[in-house]
This record gives sequence, structure tokens and C-alpha cells, in this order.
Amino acid sequence: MKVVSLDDVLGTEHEVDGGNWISRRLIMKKDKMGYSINDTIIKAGTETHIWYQNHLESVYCIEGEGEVITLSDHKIWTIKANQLYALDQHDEHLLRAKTDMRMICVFNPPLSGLEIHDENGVYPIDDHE
Ligand code: 9YT
Repeated sequence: MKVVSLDDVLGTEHEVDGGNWISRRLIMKKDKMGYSINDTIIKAGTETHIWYQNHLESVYCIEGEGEVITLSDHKIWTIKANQLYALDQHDEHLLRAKTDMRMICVFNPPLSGLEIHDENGVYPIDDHE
């Protein structure tokens, strides 16, 4: 068993600054759990284009509020604390934070821990063992 504290990650290469967000990577591919977990702050007033073509992601909002716009149908989903959204269709979307939002993000397959989005809002597939 292992225990990971947010403090273990802060100030390391696994605290990743994505511009509109800061992602603290708690569980990564190297932990061999089959998924990864981030504690992510989405900055108030930002809009981020995201399209995880290579990953499935569930996002549990534990603080703050904002909205997700799914681009295939232009639907607006209001998201606030204690709600989870699951990108079960690799949904291309915009994430708008009204306030700072604190999100617990679970990725399958797991992130290596260093990823930032490319210009299309995508994380590359990590096929290294
Ligand atoms: C909620 C979301 O997808 N935010 C973008 C950052 C990403 N989830 C991450 O790496 O923590």
C-alpha cells in the first residue's frame, strides 16, 4: 500500500501548469493501477478546449462551479461541487470555470504524469512501458 499527500506533489514536476489549470498528479502510470488521478484547479474565468481522443476521463468537482459545453450537440452542462461528469464518448468539449474549480480527474489509460494538452486539447497516447 502507499499513501500520497498533495504536499508530496506540490513543487515537483508532477505539479503541471497548463495555463488555464494546474494539475497535481497523484497516481500515474508508473504506479501500475490501470488509471491515473489528478487533483486539478481550473482557474476562474478561463475557457479550455479539451478533446481526449486517446483517453476516457471522469471529473469529480469538489469545489467551485462552471460549465461544460459538448461540441457535438452544443449542449451546456452546468457543473458544481459534488457533481461528476464522465467523458464516456471521448467528448470534445469546452470547460468554462465561473469560479476556481477543484476537480478530481481519473484517466484511463493512465497519464504518465507530465502531459499537457496539445493545440487540439489532446493528450498523446503514452505507449512506453
Ligand atoms: C477537467 C480537465 O480535464 N481539466 C484539464 C486538466 C486535466 N484534467 C488534468 O491533467 O488534470
